[in-house]
Amino acid sequence: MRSTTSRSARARALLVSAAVVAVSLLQGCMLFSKPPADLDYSRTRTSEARRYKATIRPEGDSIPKGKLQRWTLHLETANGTPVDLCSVTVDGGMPQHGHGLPTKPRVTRRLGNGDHLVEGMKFNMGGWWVVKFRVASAVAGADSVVFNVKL
Ligand SMILES: [Cu+2]
Repeated sequence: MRSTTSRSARARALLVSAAVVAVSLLQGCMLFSKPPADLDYSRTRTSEARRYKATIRPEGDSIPKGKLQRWTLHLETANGTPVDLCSVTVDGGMPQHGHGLPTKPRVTRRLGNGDHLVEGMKFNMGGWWVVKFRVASAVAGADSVVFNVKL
């Protein structure tokens, strides 16, 4: 009787510590895992279906943490013609944390020569972020372009 009790108590203790280890491993993976080593952080990228070439220009040329900022998004067709007339939506987040952007950035102004003002950009923590622009125009169709950002 006595040995059975202590055995089940020991088994329960083992189970609890196994669960603690599992949870901390999981958290470790999610919060502290490094981003893939081969990520492209360039500020000029070709869209997924190669319809556009896009360039991001963060205000002041740096990307601060926890601060609202404006970006200029420059859009060209694959053959280099600036794209002014288009619709753009902005999306993004941290792939390793499973959360999106803390704000809802959007294009607020057409600046001409393929430049578009994006307001409301914000990154509220350090690490690897992705920013995705979905672009649609009559001249080049619909496509998406993704930028990797490291803070
Ligand atoms: Cu995060």
